[in-house]
Amino acid sequence: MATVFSGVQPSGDYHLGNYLGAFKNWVAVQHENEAFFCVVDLHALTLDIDPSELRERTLDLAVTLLAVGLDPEVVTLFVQSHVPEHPRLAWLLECTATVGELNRMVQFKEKSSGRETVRAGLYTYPVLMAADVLLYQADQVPVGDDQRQHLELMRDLAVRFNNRYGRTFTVPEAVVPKVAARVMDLQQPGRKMSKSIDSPLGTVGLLDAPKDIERKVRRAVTDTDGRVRYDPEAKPGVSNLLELLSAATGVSVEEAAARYDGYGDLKRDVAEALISLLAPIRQRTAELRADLGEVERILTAGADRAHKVASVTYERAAKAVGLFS
Ligand code: ATP
Ligand code: LTN
Repeated sequence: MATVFSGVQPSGDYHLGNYLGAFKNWVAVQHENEAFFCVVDLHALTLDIDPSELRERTLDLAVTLLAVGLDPEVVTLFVQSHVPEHPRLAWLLECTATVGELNRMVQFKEKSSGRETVRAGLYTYPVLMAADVLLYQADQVPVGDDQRQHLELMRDLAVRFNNRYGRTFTVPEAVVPKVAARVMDLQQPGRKMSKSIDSPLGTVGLLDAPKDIERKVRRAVTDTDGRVRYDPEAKPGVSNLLELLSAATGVSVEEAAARYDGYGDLKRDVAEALISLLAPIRQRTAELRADLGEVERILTAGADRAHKVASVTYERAAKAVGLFS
Protein backbone atom coordinates (compact mmCIF):
# COMPACT_ATOMS: atom_id res chain seq x y z
CA MET A 1 0.00 0.00 0.00
CA ALA A 2 1.43 3.36 -1.03
CA THR A 3 0.85 6.69 0.66
CA VAL A 4 -0.81 9.23 -1.63
CA PHE A 5 -1.08 12.97 -1.08
CA SER A 6 -2.55 15.76 -3.18
CA GLY A 7 -3.98 19.23 -2.73
CA VAL A 8 -6.13 21.86 -4.36
CA GLN A 9 -6.56 25.56 -3.71
CA PRO A 10 -9.96 26.89 -2.59
CA SER A 11 -9.61 29.73 -5.03
CA GLY A 12 -12.37 29.51 -7.60
CA ASP A 13 -14.88 27.48 -9.49
CA TYR A 14 -13.71 23.96 -10.23
CA HIS A 15 -13.68 22.80 -13.79
CA LEU A 16 -13.24 19.75 -15.98
CA GLY A 17 -9.45 20.19 -15.92
CA ASN A 18 -9.40 19.87 -12.13
CA TYR A 19 -11.70 16.88 -12.29
CA LEU A 20 -10.05 14.89 -15.07
CA GLY A 21 -6.48 15.98 -14.28
CA ALA A 22 -6.74 15.44 -10.53
CA PHE A 23 -9.95 14.68 -8.58
CA LYS A 24 -11.06 11.68 -10.65
CA ASN A 25 -7.68 10.05 -10.12
CA TRP A 26 -7.83 10.71 -6.39
CA VAL A 27 -11.12 8.86 -6.21
CA ALA A 28 -9.65 6.01 -8.27
CA VAL A 29 -6.76 5.36 -5.86
CA GLN A 30 -8.46 6.00 -2.52
CA HIS A 31 -9.36 2.41 -1.67
CA GLU A 32 -6.00 0.77 -2.45
CA ASN A 33 -3.82 3.30 -0.67
CA GLU A 34 -3.39 5.39 2.44
CA ALA A 35 -4.57 8.73 1.04
CA PHE A 36 -4.45 12.33 2.25
CA PHE A 37 -6.26 15.10 0.36
CA CYS A 38 -5.87 18.68 1.39
CA VAL A 39 -7.70 21.96 0.82
CA VAL A 40 -4.68 24.24 0.61
CA ASP A 41 -6.07 27.49 1.99
CA LEU A 42 -2.61 28.90 2.82
CA HIS A 43 -1.69 28.63 -0.85
CA ALA A 44 -4.82 30.61 -1.77
CA LEU A 45 -3.37 33.61 0.13
CA THR A 46 -0.62 33.96 -2.48
CA LEU A 47 -3.06 35.86 -4.72
CA ASP A 48 -5.67 38.46 -3.86
CA ILE A 49 -8.67 36.79 -2.20
CA ASP A 50 -11.37 38.30 -0.05
CA PRO A 51 -11.33 36.83 3.52
CA SER A 52 -15.02 35.96 3.62
CA GLU A 53 -14.73 34.42 0.19
CA LEU A 54 -11.78 32.29 1.27
CA ARG A 55 -13.69 31.02 4.29
CA GLU A 56 -16.71 30.11 2.19
CA ARG A 57 -14.70 28.55 -0.62
CA THR A 58 -12.73 26.38 1.78
CA LEU A 59 -15.85 24.60 3.02
CA ASP A 60 -17.32 24.50 -0.47
CA LEU A 61 -14.19 22.85 -1.87
CA ALA A 62 -14.56 20.12 0.75
CA VAL A 63 -18.15 19.71 -0.47
CA THR A 64 -16.88 19.38 -4.04
CA LEU A 65 -14.28 16.78 -3.13
CA LEU A 66 -16.89 14.69 -1.34
CA ALA A 67 -19.31 15.18 -4.24
CA VAL A 68 -16.84 13.82 -6.78
CA GLY A 69 -16.57 10.67 -4.69
CA LEU A 70 -13.89 10.91 -2.01
CA ASP A 71 -14.94 8.62 0.80
CA PRO A 72 -14.26 10.14 4.23
CA GLU A 73 -14.31 6.64 5.72
CA VAL A 74 -11.09 5.78 3.87
CA VAL A 75 -9.30 9.05 3.05
CA THR A 76 -8.04 11.81 5.28
CA LEU A 77 -9.63 15.02 3.99
CA PHE A 78 -8.48 18.16 5.76
CA VAL A 79 -7.70 21.88 5.58
CA GLN A 80 -4.03 22.83 5.35
CA SER A 81 -4.15 25.67 7.93
CA HIS A 82 -5.62 23.29 10.53
CA VAL A 83 -2.29 21.49 10.69
CA PRO A 84 0.35 24.00 11.82
CA GLU A 85 3.24 21.74 10.81
CA HIS A 86 2.73 22.75 7.16
CA PRO A 87 4.13 26.30 7.47
CA ARG A 88 6.61 25.12 10.10
CA LEU A 89 8.16 22.54 7.80
CA ALA A 90 7.95 25.00 4.90
CA TRP A 91 10.42 27.22 6.76
CA LEU A 92 12.92 24.39 7.15
CA LEU A 93 12.54 23.68 3.43
CA GLU A 94 12.92 27.37 2.49
CA CYS A 95 16.29 27.05 4.14
CA THR A 96 16.94 24.02 1.92
CA ALA A 97 15.78 25.50 -1.41
CA THR A 98 17.82 28.10 -3.30
CA VAL A 99 16.73 31.35 -4.90
CA GLY A 100 18.08 30.05 -8.22
CA GLU A 101 15.71 27.09 -8.09
CA LEU A 102 12.67 29.18 -7.27
CA ASN A 103 13.57 31.64 -10.05
CA ARG A 104 13.13 28.82 -12.56
CA MET A 105 9.54 28.01 -11.62
CA VAL A 106 7.37 28.57 -14.68
CA GLN A 107 4.12 28.88 -12.74
CA PHE A 108 5.59 31.72 -10.67
CA LYS A 109 6.56 33.54 -13.85
CA GLU A 110 3.09 33.03 -15.33
CA LYS A 111 1.16 34.00 -12.21
CA SER A 112 3.34 37.03 -11.40
CA SER A 113 3.63 38.47 -14.89
CA GLY A 114 1.76 41.72 -15.45
CA ARG A 115 1.13 42.31 -11.72
CA GLU A 116 2.27 45.51 -10.10
CA THR A 117 2.97 43.83 -6.77
CA VAL A 118 3.74 40.18 -6.26
CA ARG A 119 3.39 38.55 -2.86
CA ALA A 120 6.53 36.88 -1.52
CA GLY A 121 4.33 33.86 -0.75
CA LEU A 122 3.70 33.36 -4.46
CA TYR A 123 7.44 33.00 -4.91
CA THR A 124 7.87 30.48 -2.09
CA TYR A 125 4.60 28.68 -2.97
CA PRO A 126 6.32 25.51 -4.30
CA VAL A 127 8.22 25.11 -1.02
CA LEU A 128 5.01 25.10 1.01
CA MET A 129 3.72 22.55 -1.48
CA ALA A 130 6.79 20.40 -0.83
CA ALA A 131 6.13 20.61 2.92
CA ASP A 132 2.53 19.49 2.33
CA VAL A 133 3.63 16.25 0.73
CA LEU A 134 6.82 15.47 2.67
CA LEU A 135 5.06 15.71 6.05
CA TYR A 136 3.05 12.60 5.16
CA GLN A 137 5.97 10.59 3.74
CA ALA A 138 3.92 10.30 0.55
CA ASP A 139 5.12 8.04 -2.26
CA GLN A 140 2.75 9.32 -4.93
CA VAL A 141 1.26 12.69 -5.81
CA PRO A 142 -1.58 12.53 -8.35
CA VAL A 143 -1.68 15.89 -10.16
CA GLY A 144 -2.26 17.46 -13.58
CA ASP A 145 0.60 17.99 -15.99
CA ASP A 146 1.08 21.65 -14.93
CA GLN A 147 2.45 20.53 -11.55
CA ARG A 148 5.34 18.41 -12.88
CA GLN A 149 7.97 21.09 -12.33
CA HIS A 150 6.85 21.65 -8.73
CA LEU A 151 7.11 17.90 -8.13
CA GLU A 152 10.66 17.84 -9.51
CA LEU A 153 11.63 20.63 -7.11
CA MET A 154 9.97 18.74 -4.26
CA ARG A 155 12.05 15.65 -5.02
CA ASP A 156 15.25 17.70 -5.16
CA LEU A 157 14.47 19.27 -1.78
CA ALA A 158 13.72 15.90 -0.19
CA VAL A 159 16.96 14.38 -1.51
CA ARG A 160 19.05 17.41 -0.48
CA PHE A 161 17.55 17.47 3.02
CA ASN A 162 18.11 13.72 3.43
CA ASN A 163 21.74 14.00 2.27
CA ARG A 164 22.47 16.96 4.48
CA TYR A 165 20.72 15.90 7.69
CA GLY A 166 20.16 12.16 7.43
CA ARG A 167 17.23 10.27 5.96
CA THR A 168 14.06 12.09 6.96
CA PHE A 169 11.68 12.16 3.99
CA THR A 170 10.31 9.72 1.44
CA VAL A 171 11.10 11.05 -2.06
CA PRO A 172 7.68 11.29 -3.77
CA GLU A 173 6.82 10.95 -7.43
CA ALA A 174 4.22 12.69 -9.58
CA VAL A 175 1.42 10.55 -10.99
CA VAL A 176 0.02 12.26 -14.06
CA PRO A 177 -2.92 10.74 -16.00
CA LYS A 178 -2.39 9.35 -19.50
CA VAL A 179 -5.30 11.27 -21.01
CA ALA A 180 -6.60 14.69 -20.02
CA ALA A 181 -3.47 15.54 -18.01
CA ARG A 182 -3.79 19.04 -19.46
CA VAL A 183 -7.35 19.89 -20.42
CA MET A 184 -7.30 22.89 -22.73
CA ASP A 185 -9.59 25.91 -22.79
CA LEU A 186 -12.41 25.30 -25.31
CA GLN A 187 -12.07 28.79 -26.78
CA GLN A 188 -8.28 29.01 -26.68
CA PRO A 189 -7.05 25.45 -27.15
CA GLY A 190 -3.44 26.67 -26.89
CA ARG A 191 -3.83 27.32 -23.13
CA LYS A 192 -4.97 25.13 -20.27
CA MET A 193 -8.45 25.37 -18.86
CA SER A 194 -8.02 27.42 -15.71
CA LYS A 195 -10.09 28.88 -12.92
CA SER A 196 -7.83 31.91 -12.68
CA ILE A 197 -8.36 32.99 -16.29
CA ASP A 198 -11.62 34.62 -17.23
CA SER A 199 -12.90 32.50 -20.11
CA PRO A 200 -16.55 31.71 -19.41
CA LEU A 201 -17.17 29.97 -22.74
CA GLY A 202 -13.87 28.11 -22.68
CA THR A 203 -14.22 26.65 -19.18
CA VAL A 204 -16.63 23.86 -18.29
CA GLY A 205 -17.51 24.15 -14.60
CA LEU A 206 -18.20 20.99 -12.60
CA LEU A 207 -21.61 22.42 -11.73
CA ASP A 208 -22.54 23.74 -15.17
CA ALA A 209 -26.13 23.04 -16.26
CA PRO A 210 -26.49 20.55 -19.16
CA LYS A 211 -27.61 23.28 -21.56
CA ASP A 212 -24.48 25.32 -20.78
CA ILE A 213 -22.20 22.32 -21.30
CA GLU A 214 -23.92 21.65 -24.62
CA ARG A 215 -23.53 25.28 -25.72
CA LYS A 216 -19.86 25.51 -24.71
CA VAL A 217 -18.93 22.28 -26.48
CA ARG A 218 -20.91 23.25 -29.59
CA ARG A 219 -19.02 26.55 -29.77
CA ALA A 220 -15.60 25.04 -29.00
CA VAL A 221 -12.88 26.31 -31.32
CA THR A 222 -11.67 23.64 -33.79
CA ASP A 223 -10.04 24.26 -37.20
CA THR A 224 -10.98 24.44 -40.86
CA ASP A 225 -9.48 21.15 -41.98
CA GLY A 226 -12.68 19.24 -41.17
CA ARG A 227 -11.07 15.86 -40.43
CA VAL A 228 -11.28 14.23 -37.01
CA ARG A 229 -7.75 13.23 -36.09
CA TYR A 230 -5.75 13.20 -32.83
CA ASP A 231 -2.81 15.56 -33.30
CA PRO A 232 -2.39 18.00 -30.39
CA GLU A 233 0.26 20.06 -32.22
CA ALA A 234 -1.57 20.61 -35.49
CA LYS A 235 -5.15 20.24 -34.24
CA PRO A 236 -5.27 21.35 -30.58
CA GLY A 237 -9.03 22.04 -30.44
CA VAL A 238 -10.13 18.73 -31.96
CA SER A 239 -7.52 16.78 -29.98
CA ASN A 240 -8.78 18.36 -26.76
CA LEU A 241 -12.34 17.24 -27.58
CA LEU A 242 -11.06 13.72 -28.28
CA GLU A 243 -9.24 13.65 -24.95
CA LEU A 244 -12.39 14.77 -23.17
CA LEU A 245 -14.39 12.04 -24.86
CA SER A 246 -11.73 9.47 -24.06
CA ALA A 247 -11.48 10.48 -20.40
CA ALA A 248 -15.27 10.56 -20.00
CA THR A 249 -16.04 7.26 -21.73
CA GLY A 250 -12.88 5.15 -21.47
CA VAL A 251 -12.32 4.65 -25.23
CA SER A 252 -8.86 5.56 -26.52
CA VAL A 253 -8.39 8.83 -28.41
CA GLU A 254 -7.52 6.98 -31.63
CA GLU A 255 -10.59 4.77 -31.38
CA ALA A 256 -12.72 7.83 -30.70
CA ALA A 257 -11.22 9.71 -33.67
CA ALA A 258 -11.97 6.81 -36.03
CA ARG A 259 -15.70 7.00 -35.20
CA TYR A 260 -16.33 10.47 -36.62
CA ASP A 261 -16.41 12.05 -40.06
CA GLY A 262 -17.16 15.57 -38.95
CA TYR A 263 -16.90 17.92 -35.99
CA GLY A 264 -20.68 18.23 -35.46
CA ASP A 265 -21.14 14.58 -34.48
CA LEU A 266 -18.01 14.60 -32.35
CA LYS A 267 -19.19 17.67 -30.46
CA ARG A 268 -22.65 16.17 -29.91
CA ASP A 269 -21.14 13.04 -28.32
CA VAL A 270 -18.61 14.98 -26.26
CA ALA A 271 -21.41 17.16 -24.85
CA GLU A 272 -23.51 14.09 -24.08
CA ALA A 273 -20.62 12.30 -22.37
CA LEU A 274 -19.74 15.34 -20.25
CA ILE A 275 -23.35 15.89 -19.23
CA SER A 276 -23.62 12.29 -17.97
CA LEU A 277 -20.22 12.52 -16.29
CA LEU A 278 -21.08 15.67 -14.36
CA ALA A 279 -24.77 15.07 -13.52
CA PRO A 280 -24.13 12.94 -10.39
CA ILE A 281 -21.56 15.45 -9.11
CA ARG A 282 -24.09 18.26 -9.40
CA GLN A 283 -26.71 16.30 -7.56
CA ARG A 284 -24.40 15.20 -4.78
CA THR A 285 -23.12 18.77 -4.32
CA ALA A 286 -26.67 19.98 -3.73
CA GLU A 287 -27.24 17.23 -1.13
CA LEU A 288 -24.00 17.97 0.71
CA ARG A 289 -24.59 21.72 0.72
CA ALA A 290 -27.75 21.00 2.67
CA ASP A 291 -25.74 19.36 5.47
CA LEU A 292 -22.64 21.46 6.01
CA GLY A 293 -22.45 20.38 9.65
CA GLU A 294 -21.51 16.90 8.49
CA VAL A 295 -18.85 18.31 6.14
CA GLU A 296 -17.35 20.31 9.02
CA ARG A 297 -17.24 17.17 11.16
CA ILE A 298 -15.38 15.34 8.40
CA LEU A 299 -12.80 18.15 8.22
CA THR A 300 -12.31 18.19 11.99
CA ALA A 301 -11.68 14.44 12.07
CA GLY A 302 -9.39 14.77 9.03
CA ALA A 303 -7.28 17.50 10.68
CA ASP A 304 -6.92 15.33 13.74
CA ARG A 305 -5.64 12.35 11.76
CA ALA A 306 -3.39 14.50 9.57
CA HIS A 307 -1.89 16.24 12.59
CA LYS A 308 -0.90 12.94 14.19
CA VAL A 309 1.15 11.97 11.14
CA ALA A 310 2.51 15.45 10.34
CA SER A 311 3.76 16.14 13.86
CA VAL A 312 5.93 12.99 13.89
CA THR A 313 7.67 14.00 10.65
CA TYR A 314 8.04 17.63 11.68
CA GLU A 315 9.64 16.73 15.01
CA ARG A 316 12.06 14.43 13.23
CA ALA A 317 13.01 17.15 10.71
CA ALA A 318 13.38 19.83 13.40
CA LYS A 319 15.65 17.58 15.43
CA ALA A 320 17.68 16.67 12.33
CA VAL A 321 18.52 20.33 11.54
CA GLY A 322 19.52 20.96 15.16
CA LEU A 323 16.59 22.89 16.62
CA PHE A 324 16.82 22.78 20.39
CA SER A 325 13.96 20.96 22.10
P1 ATP B 1 -5.97 27.11 -12.06
O1 ATP B 1 -4.90 27.35 -13.08
O2 ATP B 1 -7.22 26.56 -12.65
O3 ATP B 1 -6.19 28.31 -11.17
P2 ATP B 1 -4.16 25.73 -10.43
O4 ATP B 1 -3.30 24.82 -11.25
O5 ATP B 1 -3.57 27.03 -10.02
O6 ATP B 1 -5.54 25.93 -11.15
P3 ATP B 1 -5.51 24.02 -8.48
O7 ATP B 1 -6.87 24.40 -8.84
O8 ATP B 1 -5.17 23.99 -7.04
O9 ATP B 1 -4.47 25.02 -9.08
O10 ATP B 1 -5.20 22.62 -9.14
C1 ATP B 1 -5.78 21.45 -8.66
C2 ATP B 1 -5.40 20.29 -9.52
O11 ATP B 1 -6.04 20.40 -10.80
C3 ATP B 1 -3.90 20.17 -9.80
O12 ATP B 1 -3.52 18.81 -9.67
C4 ATP B 1 -3.74 20.63 -11.22
O13 ATP B 1 -2.66 20.01 -11.87
C5 ATP B 1 -5.06 20.17 -11.82
N1 ATP B 1 -5.43 20.98 -13.00
C6 ATP B 1 -5.71 22.31 -13.02
N2 ATP B 1 -6.02 22.70 -14.27
C7 ATP B 1 -5.94 21.59 -15.06
C8 ATP B 1 -6.16 21.34 -16.46
N3 ATP B 1 -6.53 22.30 -17.28
N4 ATP B 1 -5.99 20.08 -16.91
C9 ATP B 1 -5.63 19.06 -16.09
N5 ATP B 1 -5.40 19.23 -14.77
C10 ATP B 1 -5.56 20.47 -14.25
N1 LTN C 1 0.11 23.73 -6.32
C1 LTN C 1 -0.95 22.81 -6.50
C2 LTN C 1 -1.82 22.68 -5.28
C3 LTN C 1 -1.07 21.99 -4.21
C4 LTN C 1 -0.65 20.63 -4.20
C5 LTN C 1 0.02 20.45 -2.96
C6 LTN C 1 -0.77 19.59 -5.12
C7 LTN C 1 -0.66 22.54 -3.04
N2 LTN C 1 -0.02 21.62 -2.28
C8 LTN C 1 0.58 19.23 -2.64
C9 LTN C 1 -0.20 18.37 -4.77
C10 LTN C 1 0.47 18.19 -3.56
C11 LTN C 1 -1.76 23.23 -7.67
O1 LTN C 1 -2.39 22.43 -8.22
N3 LTN C 1 -1.77 24.44 -8.06
